[in-house]
Amino acid sequence: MRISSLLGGVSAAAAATIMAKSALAQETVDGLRIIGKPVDGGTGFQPAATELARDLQGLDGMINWIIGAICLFVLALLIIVILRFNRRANPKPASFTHNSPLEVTWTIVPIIILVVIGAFSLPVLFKQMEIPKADVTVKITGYQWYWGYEYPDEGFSFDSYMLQKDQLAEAGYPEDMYRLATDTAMVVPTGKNVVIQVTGADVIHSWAMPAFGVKQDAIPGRLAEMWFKVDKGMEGIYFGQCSELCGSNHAFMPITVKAVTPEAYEAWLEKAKAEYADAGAAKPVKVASAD
Ligand SMILES: [Cu+2]
Repeated sequence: MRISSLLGGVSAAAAATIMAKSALAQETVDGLRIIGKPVDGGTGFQPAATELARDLQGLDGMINWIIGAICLFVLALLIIVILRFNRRANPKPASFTHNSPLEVTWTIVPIIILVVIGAFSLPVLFKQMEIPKADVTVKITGYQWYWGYEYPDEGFSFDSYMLQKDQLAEAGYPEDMYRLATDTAMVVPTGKNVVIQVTGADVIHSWAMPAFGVKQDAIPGRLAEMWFKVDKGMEGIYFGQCSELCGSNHAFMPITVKAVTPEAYEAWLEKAKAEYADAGAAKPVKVASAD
């Protein structure tokens, strides 16, 4: 009776989750699906939209299995020791202090485990750090408390501020996008290498996009580089947040990225050039000459 009602509850919850997921799948803004966003009660990763994100989620899964196996092994040893070597079961304990084969084993086996983990994790790390030839370059600057985006090859830049609660509906975002949605979004084409340069204007911020598997500190005076390529077919809206405590409004400088088809990107570029050209931070600096 109890089990059946419990099962009923579980299946109702599963149905609610499926319904919520299908509602999520239909959530669109400007014809773009909202893909990369946190989910209530979620404990897993956001859907991976890049190879980098797939790699690191796979690595996380693999290491979780290894950690789980080690924990179970240690737990089993503890239980054996508790049962077999307690005062009652083993009144006269052995008094030896060394066992060379055992000591060699518990040194070698962890080394092998670490080498195996390293063999899988280093290629993932190198792939993140080896910057490919850029199809699109975006320079991102962290400010207290908003993000600035510059497309140096196109000669325009714009800032991106969080939308207030009463501005969400007008911009087409649902209410639960508060503290995620911004007034302007960084736009990137899918299937292209996007190289990102990150810096900070005042204090250290961190530009993070979970669904892309990237996060980079924005440090004043330094220009860090990272890259990603959003999979074709993963056109949509992705949200991230500043991930380095940067002052009182740290929680209010979210990140919105729109990944669109290369054709839609070209169309956006034309529009953006006209819209943001005047605000351009990419204007050439005039230097006074001697003559
Ligand atoms: Cu911050």
